[in-house]
Amino acid sequence: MEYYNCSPELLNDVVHIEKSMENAAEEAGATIINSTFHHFSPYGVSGVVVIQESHLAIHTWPEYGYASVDLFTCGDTVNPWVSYQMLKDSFQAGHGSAVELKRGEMALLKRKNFDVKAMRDEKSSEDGDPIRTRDVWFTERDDKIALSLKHDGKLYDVQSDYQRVEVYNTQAYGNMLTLDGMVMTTEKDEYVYHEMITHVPLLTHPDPKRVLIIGGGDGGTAREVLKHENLEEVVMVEIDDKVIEASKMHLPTIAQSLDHPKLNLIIDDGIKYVNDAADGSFDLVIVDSTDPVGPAEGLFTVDFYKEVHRILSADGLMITQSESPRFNSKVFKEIYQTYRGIFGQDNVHCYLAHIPTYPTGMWSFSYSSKGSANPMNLRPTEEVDAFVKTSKLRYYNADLHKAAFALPNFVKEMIG
Ligand code: SPD
Repeated sequence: MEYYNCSPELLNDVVHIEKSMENAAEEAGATIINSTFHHFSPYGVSGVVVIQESHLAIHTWPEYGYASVDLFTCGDTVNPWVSYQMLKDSFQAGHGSAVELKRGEMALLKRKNFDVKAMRDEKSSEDGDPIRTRDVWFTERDDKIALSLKHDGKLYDVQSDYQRVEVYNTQAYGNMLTLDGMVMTTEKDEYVYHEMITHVPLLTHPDPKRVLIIGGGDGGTAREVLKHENLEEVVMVEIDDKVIEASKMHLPTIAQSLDHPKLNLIIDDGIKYVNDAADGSFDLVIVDSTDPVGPAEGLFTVDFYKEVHRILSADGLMITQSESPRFNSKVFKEIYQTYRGIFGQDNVHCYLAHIPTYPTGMWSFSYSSKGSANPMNLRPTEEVDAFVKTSKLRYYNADLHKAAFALPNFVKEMIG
């Protein structure tokens, strides 16, 4: 079966494709045993529904509004034409076509005798019916590598003015926020990123009082920043209110501080906010951005970092997520070159953390200091230990702080 002029959005929605294929199988009279579906980032879905009578397989090309489906059945209990029509409606296809092919020439088939008992499927349930299983995957795919997470469905899916905002219910990492098909944060491993992007600067700046967060709409960075009770002002500027909506609805443990009375949450363009801010107005600027594609592109430019430098106070710090040295090597090198040109060769440091749901699992952060703050001047160990304990931190501690700045040789070579 082939379908043309379909809705690109529907063809790129793995949950919709899975449901459509399963409905098409059931309505045609088939008994479903298993289904496995993958979404490829940025677009395309592949999947198979295994039925007692054989299988249905699909691949979609949303960018062409095209899908091709194979439906293979045996016996005459399944009516494939029912499936054909259902899928045509379900994909909102402008045009469809199908070819029915008879396979298996009776004259050439000879029946063999074998021991039926020995061949019985051990996975069948006691009453003999097949056990139905499900296998649906989200895949963040690059040209050369991919990261897949099995999920039970999508909880949120909105195309905002800036990007596609989705939340999946993953089996291994809890609810997961993706933007334009890229993993932003998951309930199970978010603490690594959020503790490292916040406590490293806040426990080394001599006297932080005013903090600005650019991006960070899921709320994890704000939650950690607000654990530092001595702060006087915390401003967060997120461009996309849909990210905030999705996080409040489906990532409540991450978004828990978005309504905190001390947080001044502004929905606006972070670049514009920084350009308009007064000289020396923040002690710490955290850039909690997405990757340098789409709406975050402007957050990776020399002009933006120069403006951040301008609005930092004399001892001010800028912290950014600086991608993966293994995966985004070119961007990674450029980031450090750019920061050093603005903050000075010796004032820019890199530190690492292990984040399993980001490409390669090795993620980096940059620490750029305008004045005297230095990442090795950590507050006294007892003070840090007490903070770690009362704040119930799960990743960050004094030893890890120091160790995070110890870089593998290949990373040192990359940033000089
Ligand atoms: N490739 C993923 C990079 C994501 C960085 N930002 C994550 C936002 C978490 N608050």
